[in-house]
Amino acid sequence: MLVSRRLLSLAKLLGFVSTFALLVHMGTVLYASRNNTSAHGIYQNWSDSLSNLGKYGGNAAGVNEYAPRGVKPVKGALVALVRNDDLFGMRKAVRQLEDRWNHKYNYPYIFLNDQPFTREFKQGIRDLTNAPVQFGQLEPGTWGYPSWIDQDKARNERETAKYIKGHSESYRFMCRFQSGFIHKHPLLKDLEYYWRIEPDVDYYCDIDFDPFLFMKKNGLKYGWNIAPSEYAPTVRTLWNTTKEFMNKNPQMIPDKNLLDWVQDDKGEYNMCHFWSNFEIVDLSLYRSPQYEAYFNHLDRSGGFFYERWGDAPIHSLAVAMFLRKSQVHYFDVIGYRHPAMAHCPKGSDVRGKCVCDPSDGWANDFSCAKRWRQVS
Ligand SMILES: Nc1nc2c(ncn2[C@@H]2O[C@H](COP(=O)(O)OP(=O)(O)OP(=O)(O)O)[C@@H](O)[C@H]2O)c(=O)[nH]1
Ligand SMILES: [Mg+2]
Repeated sequence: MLVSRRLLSLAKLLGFVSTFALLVHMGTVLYASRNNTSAHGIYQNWSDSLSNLGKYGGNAAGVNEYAPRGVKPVKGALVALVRNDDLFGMRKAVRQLEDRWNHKYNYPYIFLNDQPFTREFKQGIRDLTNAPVQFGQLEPGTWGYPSWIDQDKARNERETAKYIKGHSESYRFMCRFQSGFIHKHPLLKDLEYYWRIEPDVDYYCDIDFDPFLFMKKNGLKYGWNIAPSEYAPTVRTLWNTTKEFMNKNPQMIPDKNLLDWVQDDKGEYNMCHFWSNFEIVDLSLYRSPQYEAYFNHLDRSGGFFYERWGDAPIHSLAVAMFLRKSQVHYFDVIGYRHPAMAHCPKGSDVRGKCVCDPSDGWANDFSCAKRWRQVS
């Protein structure tokens, strides 16, 4: 009698322990799978797959986080020339950059303006980030007409131009500044690399690696994301002026270059360029004597004002003349949109941590991106 009562208590205890263990196990499974609905998840984890891409140096074991004001492995910064009126467009872009990338890295921002920044602008940006932010005004002589420009001729071009932004004087000042002076601004003095940013752009995907570090580790000088064709009426004499420069300075053009990317089989300019509203650049490129000589040659010719040369084709022609393909990187894993054109990393419209709308445009299929993949 006593034995069977003891057996009964033991059975009850065992039952209690196994029920408890089962509940703990179920709880653990439910907790572990709270983001997944199957063993592999119905969403493939974009950031994990990116982190596992050894070439980007992502860190699958946990992204390195850089302290907001701590020393960074690379002297890089996000840089924008911008107007006070662009505050809301700029806030949208900074918000996305922070959420997608910089909250982990805390690289500084530098904002430049031909006018003094308003208090609202500065506060509106500072509210969004823990990273250091600097605001600066342009140096005298870097915005406006150089002395040799015939301003009547420039006005005539503006008044008769039938191409986008053709009527704008300030747009031309902007393109000249971004081509020849931005890298010389005192706030950029200590930078090794800049990542150019603009208002109203979208960053579609998480970026779980440090593009500055990736550039540095791989000896890269120029990084791009979208490569369209330039609108020919804006650059009517740019190619001839560039050829003039090359003929005068053959010693500046290395044998291995990327000129095949910008010219067709007949040696004519094919209008291919990197869209410089996104560019990550080793600033030693723009600070080099050959870039300086090229910019001065173009500036003297007056094409910023007698036509409407953009900084994008100029940066791109410099890259084509002075760099080898191994120094230039197509950041095709960065999902990006500037009004009118977008790049969505392959496959990310249907999976992962990207929010691309395929109808926005698929720059990866543009002819200049295809040509890029073909040139060596
Ligand atoms: N401070 C200042 N910044 C300017 C001026 N014009 C353009 N910018 C900035 O220069 C960058 C390029 O100008 P955008 O007007 O965006 O030129 P875009 O990208 O060719 O043209 P959109 O299609 O209109 O974006 C942006 O960051 C602008 O905010 C100007 O007159 N003053
Ligand atoms: Mg823009």
